[in-house]
Formats: sequence, structure tokens, C-alpha cells
Amino acid sequence: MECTCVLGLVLLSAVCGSEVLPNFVLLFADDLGFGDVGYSGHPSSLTPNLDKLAANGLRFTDFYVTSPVCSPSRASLLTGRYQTRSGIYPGVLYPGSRGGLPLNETTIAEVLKPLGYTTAMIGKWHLGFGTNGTYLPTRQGFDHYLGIPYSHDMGPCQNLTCFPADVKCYGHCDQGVVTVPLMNGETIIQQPVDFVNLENSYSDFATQFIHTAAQKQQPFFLYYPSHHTHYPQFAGWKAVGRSLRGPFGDSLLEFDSTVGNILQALEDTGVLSNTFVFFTADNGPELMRMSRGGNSGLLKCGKGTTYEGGMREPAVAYWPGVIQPGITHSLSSSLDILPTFAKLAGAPLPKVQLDGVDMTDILFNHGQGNREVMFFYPIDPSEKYSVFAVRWGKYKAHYYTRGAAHSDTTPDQDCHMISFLKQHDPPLLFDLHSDPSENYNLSLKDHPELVSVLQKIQGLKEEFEASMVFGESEIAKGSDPQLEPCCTPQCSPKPECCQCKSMTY
Ligand code: CSN
Ligand code: MG
Repeated sequence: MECTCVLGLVLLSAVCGSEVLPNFVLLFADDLGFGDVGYSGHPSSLTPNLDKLAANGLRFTDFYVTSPVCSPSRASLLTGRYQTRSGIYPGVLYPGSRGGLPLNETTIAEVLKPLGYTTAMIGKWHLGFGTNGTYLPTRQGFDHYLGIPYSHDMGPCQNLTCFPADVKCYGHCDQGVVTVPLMNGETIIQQPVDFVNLENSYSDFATQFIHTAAQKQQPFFLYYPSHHTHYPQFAGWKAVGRSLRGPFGDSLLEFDSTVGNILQALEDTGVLSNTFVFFTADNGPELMRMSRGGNSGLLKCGKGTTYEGGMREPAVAYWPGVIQPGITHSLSSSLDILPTFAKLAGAPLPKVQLDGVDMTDILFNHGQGNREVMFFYPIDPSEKYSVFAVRWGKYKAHYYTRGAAHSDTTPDQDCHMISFLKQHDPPLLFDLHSDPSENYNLSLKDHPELVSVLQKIQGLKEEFEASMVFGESEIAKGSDPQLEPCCTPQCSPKPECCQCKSMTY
């Protein structure tokens, strides 16, 4: 049935006279900074499709993830809960990790499935593999999965093709582990993965999934957490050497082209007007890679830190005809995606303590939204130190600051690993509206009127801490080389023997 819809789902359902469930597409870049996309002013990035999304969608200026590294940020995105609850801390999961996102956590895919959604994920999972694939996406609500289950630098990466096209790229990658596998569902179909053709496969998989779902008139959820633009960057023949920005730019361009292909498939199948598309990234730029890392623009530091550059990300909500284009400064988070999708689909929320709030007021009314506060956990959250920083309204208070290896090599020494843990009492206080770069601490001596702001923030922090129950750490369970994904599990000697040429899928 053809339905015109201008005011969102309530009207859509009314006009159509039947339940019309919206489709969801979640685009998620890796280690992409606040200043990396073309539309945010990067002079040599080439992101025509993201720029189009931003121009015709609602751009978030104050959108946060929950961790300055990958696995915890992804756990929060998919569960709507801080990573401390699910146990995805400290740091990140590895190929042989024993742990993973606990199966009793409810992911976005599991929220939507009972309503009849078909669900697919392509790309980087990074929430565990485990014994016999215990923690793979297929065990967490995804019907279909094509991808690499962790970071692509977590294996020898000598087969990466970067820039220029005919030169092999020897980035700094983990040695002594299995080469990076490509999985379809729970089967390893290629090891090592062929990075040159990987993005093409992803793009085809995504567009086929959309076509199939549209044909069946089945509502769908497509989650595309890309490997782009994580170091060491790679790109296929269509993107390599095409940006002015070198390997990082080519990687970003290839991500952008898949975004374009996904949008085109939505249009071609006639489902675009019933599809909510959201774009953001997992954590700030890996500045230690110098010109091969990303860029946090005017924000301070990057990956690994609780400064703005580590955790504030570009974000766009796009739904032509439903979400009016514009810019929102409302405080929002990746935590809010699950409650928002649930609200739009009319799905019940998981019966657990959620940290996310529904964003529909921001999306449909360009309103203030429901998020009052954002908490900043370091890469190694503990009950002893708790959150390092708190944002409330336009203010951000730092109780602790620390640099990170991942943010080494920038001119600002605060970002570097040698800037060890420092406690601030009273906390450093920044007005992020007038000083988004966290340059000018508002000392109470000069600003006695801000005592009440700090008291408010302290109260919110204590309330949050009282609500926080740390889950058992999944990452502290450690690694076992026997658990590393191997396409020929009985072979020896490992890890070298785990090699399989491409199988069809
Ligand atoms: S991450 O990057 O997975 O995107 O966060 O590839 O924190 O030790 C982070 N780390 C390897 C990585 C190691 C990564 C770490
Ligand atoms: Mg990452």
C-alpha cells in the first residue's frame, strides 16, 4: 500500500489503516572523529553520501558514546546500558577472549525480533566469539551476519592493500594469532579475509538483504558497523587512491560509498520513506597513528581519553518526510538508540535497568529531549574511581583526567600516555557551549556562582553511582589461543594452519 506520511508513525498507521512497522538502518563507523566527515568541515575528506544524509537529516552536535574504546561502546549501543552493567570492561575483547557480551543482555536486534523483524549485521562485531561461537551476533538476535568478529588489526595484516593500490601495506598488527577471519553466520568462509574485495561483499550483502526484506514486505533492522576507518586502513579498487587524504581518506570514502549503496537500495525498493537511518561512530580518532589516524576537529584529544575528542561523535538521524532536516544541540547518546527504536516500533523495553532514553522528542519536535546527563567512563572503569567526568547541560566536570597511548603524538600533551591519572578536587569545569575544546577551566575562585552547578553535578553523579551495579568483567576472564577462530579447527601447528580460501556465500 502507498502511504504518505509527514508526522511520524502514529499518523502513518492511521493513514494506512494497518500496523506499519518502520525499518531501521544503523550505520556505525570505527575510530572516526568529530572532525573527520566532509560535512563537518574536513578539507580533504570525501563523504558525498554522509554529507547528503547530514544535509537532509537531523545533525547532532552533542552526541556521545559511553567509552573511548570499541567493545564497551558497542555493548552500550546494542543494549542501551553502560558497559559496566554488562561487564564489557576493561579495554576490549581479543580473538581468543573467553568472555563476550552476556547472552542474557537484550540487544536491539532481540528487542525487534519478536515483532517480526528480520535482522542482519555486516562488519565488525567485537562483542566476543567464545567457545564454539557462543558470543557471535547470531546468538544475539541477528538472523544474518557477514563480517569480521573483532578489529582487523587483531591478526597479521600483511595482506592489507592500502595506498597506492599496488603496494602491500604492513601496518602495525598483532602477530602470533590467527589471521583475520571472515564469517558468514557462524561459519568462517575465508581466512585470511581478502580486504580488497571485502567492502564489495558487504555492500552486496546489505543491498540484497534490503531487497529481500522489501520483497517479502517484512520490517527489517540492518546494523552496519564498518571496519572503516580503523587503522590500518584498507580500501578496494574503487576507493583506493581516490581521496586527497591518503589511506584514511580512502577508507572513509569506501565506507561512504557503502552508505550510498544502502540508501540507493532503500530508494529502489520503495522503503526509504518508512526507514529510519542513524549514523554515528564507536569512539574518537586514534591520534597515535598520526596522519593515518582520524581527527577530532576542535575537540580535545581522542581515542582512549574522556576528553570530548574521545567520546563525542558525529551523528545524523535521517528519515525523509518524517524527520525535518536541521541541527540539534540536545544532549544525546548511543545509549538512546535502543529505547528510540523500541518506541518507534512499539516494542516493549527489556526489563532491566536501562541507561538510554527515547529521543523521539528531539527527532520529531526538534525538542530538548529527555537526556539530562552523560557520564564518562575511562577505558578501565572501576568502582574505586567511578566515572571520570560528567556532562550536565552545557557543563562538563572532570573528576579525573588521564592521557592515553591511543592519543599520543598530538601537540597537546594532556592527551598523551605520559599524562598520568590526575584527580581534580574541585573538578575541572568547562562550559562546552562557549568552550567546546575544554581549554578554559572555570575556577570557583573566579566563578563563585558555579558552586551550585558543581553541587548539582555531584548529586547526579552520586545518584548514578548508587544505581550502578558492576557486572562481572568479561574481559578479565582472559584469553585462550585455542578459542581463536580457525577455519580448520583440527589443524596444526596453529595459528599458521588456519587458512581457507574463499568459499561461496
Ligand atoms: S578498538 O581498537 O577495538 O577499535 O577499540 O584494534 O584498546 O587495546 C583497541 N586496545 C586493538 C583497538 C587494541 C584495537 C585496542
Ligand atoms: Mg573503535
